[in-house]
Amino acid sequence: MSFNPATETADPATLEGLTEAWLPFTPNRYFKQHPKVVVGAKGAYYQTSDGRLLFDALSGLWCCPLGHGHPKIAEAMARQASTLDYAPAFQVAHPIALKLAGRIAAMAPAGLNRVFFTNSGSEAVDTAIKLAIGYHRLRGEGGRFRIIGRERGYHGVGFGGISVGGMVANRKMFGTVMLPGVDHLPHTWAPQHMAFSRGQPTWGAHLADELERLVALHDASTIAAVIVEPVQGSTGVLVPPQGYLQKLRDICTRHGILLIFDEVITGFGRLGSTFGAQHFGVTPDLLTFAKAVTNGTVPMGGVIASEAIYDTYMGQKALDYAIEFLHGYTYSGHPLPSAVAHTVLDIMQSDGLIERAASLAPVLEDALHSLRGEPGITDIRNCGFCGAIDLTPWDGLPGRRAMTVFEIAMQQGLLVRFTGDSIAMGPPFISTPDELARMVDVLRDAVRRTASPLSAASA
Ligand code: PXG
Ligand code: PLP
Repeated sequence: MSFNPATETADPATLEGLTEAWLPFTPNRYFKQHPKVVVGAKGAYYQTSDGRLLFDALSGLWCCPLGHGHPKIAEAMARQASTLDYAPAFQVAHPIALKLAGRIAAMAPAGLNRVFFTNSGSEAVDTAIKLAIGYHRLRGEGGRFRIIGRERGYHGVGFGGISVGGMVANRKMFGTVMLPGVDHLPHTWAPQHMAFSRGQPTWGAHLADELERLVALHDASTIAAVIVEPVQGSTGVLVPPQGYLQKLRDICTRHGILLIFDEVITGFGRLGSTFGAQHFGVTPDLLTFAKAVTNGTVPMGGVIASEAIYDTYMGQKALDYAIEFLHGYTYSGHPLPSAVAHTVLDIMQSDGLIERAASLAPVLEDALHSLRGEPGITDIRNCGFCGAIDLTPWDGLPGRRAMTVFEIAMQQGLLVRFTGDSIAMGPPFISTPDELARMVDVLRDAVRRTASPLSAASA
């Protein structure tokens, strides 16, 4: 049986331009030999050009929790495009983005209530880093320039994001030109202490004390901020140990260091709470979001800042008509994503979808952990409505086993996401328990079939 599920019967017209395209975070040479194409999407499923359906196990790239093709979203887009298609982002505002800022502030933890819009998570991260450094400078502490990230963190692909990020493959080529002065906390994944934990591991809160070590090394007076994802999404759903985030918060507060939560994946319901901050009961000073805010349909991201940070910018000694923060994007607060975001939040609220994610979380947990004991599964993690499994790699072929699981799953009507030999799942909030059970059944079969190496041409 060939591996090439999406192209075996693909309409060649769907591959026009394949030669010219340079695809992001994709092995282009391999992909062009084995292209995978989807042509439509509805609800929790993608459609291939031969009409087959693929269950969308990662909600796109974590960004489509409401599923696809929602008529109210399409309607909001069309309405906005014909009412106000663009408004200059600088020196002019429009009511849709203003109202959205108020609405997002109201959903955020108390004290986080000033919203700056960007177009992506990467831009949100760069914005948050600049806000943190500028905040200290305005307070006369310009020596605080260091940003502390974390191993295995993913904060997008801007120079700020790769500097504080902790994925060596994304960093090594640009090591010479990254932000200066950055350091990293250790990640919290320690399989010998926490493999197969359900939810938050009980071991590992002490790893937050590594921040004290970095403070002792660099001195707090040089450190502007710590940035972490509450749950590390991209590197395989690494769940924070119980008490860890609170400890980071306490150490930051004690040393006047800002805490940034990068909630590009965890924001807007993924953990069964509006934000990870609320889920874990820990409030950062800056919070980044993107992805789910528009259900992935049009790009939007942003930063929610504390009132104290905003007030510091507004209180600087300058002419009262001077720009306080020299930063922004042509499309910051664009009318189209702003209108879509209102509709997405309306649907989340009226359909109780964050509550639904919370109620599906234990269903997903049980389903995923039923894979324990299958051949070569070395860890299973879950938190809120997401989870991941780790596979023993095939000898000398890192990542190839997970890629094969991905390809077999695709043949069986399931689209999962793999990085290295991990497979991550964050299904749409509209999923049913039956769909989750089927997702795990397909995965189980693929894991069994890849217990020993298969050639790329057979499964
Ligand atoms: N921060 C975090 C925590 C993210 O997860 C970004 C920043 C960057 O966002 P943009 O919008 O610039 O891509 C992300 C993005 C995956 C996957 O498979 C994760 C992301 C993107 C694509 C794939 O886990 N996270
Ligand atoms: N490059 C050039 C030449 C520009 O004029 C601009 C914006 O005006 C940018 C980059 C930044 O684009 P954006 O605001 O979409 O991030």
